[in-house]
Amino acid sequence: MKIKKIVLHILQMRLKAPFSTSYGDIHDRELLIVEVKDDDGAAGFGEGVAFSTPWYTEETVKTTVHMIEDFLIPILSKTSFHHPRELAESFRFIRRNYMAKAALEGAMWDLYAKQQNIPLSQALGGMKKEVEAGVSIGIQPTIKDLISLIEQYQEEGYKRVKIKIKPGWDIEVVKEIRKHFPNLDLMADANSAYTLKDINHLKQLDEFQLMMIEQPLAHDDIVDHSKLQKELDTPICLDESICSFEDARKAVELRSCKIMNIKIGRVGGLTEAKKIHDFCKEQNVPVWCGGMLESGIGRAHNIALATLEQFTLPGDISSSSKYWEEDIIEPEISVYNGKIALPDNPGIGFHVSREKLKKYTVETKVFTL
Ligand code: OSB
Ligand code: MG
Repeated sequence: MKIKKIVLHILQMRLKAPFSTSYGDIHDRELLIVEVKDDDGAAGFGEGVAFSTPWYTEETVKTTVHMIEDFLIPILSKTSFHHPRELAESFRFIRRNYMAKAALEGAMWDLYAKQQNIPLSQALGGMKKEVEAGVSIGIQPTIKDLISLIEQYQEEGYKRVKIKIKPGWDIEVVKEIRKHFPNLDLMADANSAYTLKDINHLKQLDEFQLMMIEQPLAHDDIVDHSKLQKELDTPICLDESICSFEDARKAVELRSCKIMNIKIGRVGGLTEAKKIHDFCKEQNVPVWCGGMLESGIGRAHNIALATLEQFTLPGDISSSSKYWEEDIIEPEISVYNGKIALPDNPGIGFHVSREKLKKYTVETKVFTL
């Protein structure tokens, strides 16, 4: 895989509506698109999923650009790769910085699949022709607002709803949702808003048949979640805590969760994501694909990953129109009857609109290898 040129596109896009979590609100989404070009003019695209501030993990758009520019591109220019799965190993001596690694690796996976003239899903070994969608709804001003949003998404075909919870926006909210939607596939994501002191409080969730509670405790914890899972009937799903295959192995060994959320960026790329997937399959741990409010490029990668067998639960993979007035890919991603059909074009399978990419770009960095 001879790389001639790498372009970092830094974009500023505005979400249709602010997305609120236990940490705070996001409305303006700064994001990074990595483009790798070969000698024949083929281009592969990856997305950096870090935010402008380090609220979710420690990385930011600026740290990912720094890592790619000063450490990862030099590795790429010195090493010859035959397959994108070789990248993770050559990046390993750089500690963490998973989102930076994943952004560049993702572009290389797309390029590789395009060079082979096969869809990215096929390059990864995925067999599904469609993946199950889901929608993640941020904290709302009132429960009434939340109920009407759930109705709206159901009308759009979504069959699984995730809500965000935090102390003061949890038990009552779930109780009210259950009154309106007794059979809805419902789950709750706390983004680390609780501690072990809240065990008795969290136990109250057990009567509402949630599919799972996502990341109730600290972002970097595996031990306390194991204690909590022993006390809860509701399955725990880990998100923030799982940044590598090793984290996944430890979480399963300690029984810290019964379900795992896999995000390509959080674990350092598609190669590591697939490794975690394969392990979870072996261990009978169901997995689903998380989201990071990506543009269509990042979401196309998520869709390709979710075609792997053990992705048995619907992911946080929604239509382009859930997030953006207009997406930067064509066609936009759409949900029919709760599902997203896989495109059959090579690579990520969606066309990146140069015009729209340019429209939202605030800075470009070009590296010639
Ligand atoms: O915790 O899963 C999360 C969005 C940003 C950061 C973290 C999370 C989320 C979501 C929404 O829940 C995912 C999406 O729809 O892209
Ligand atoms: Mg989460």
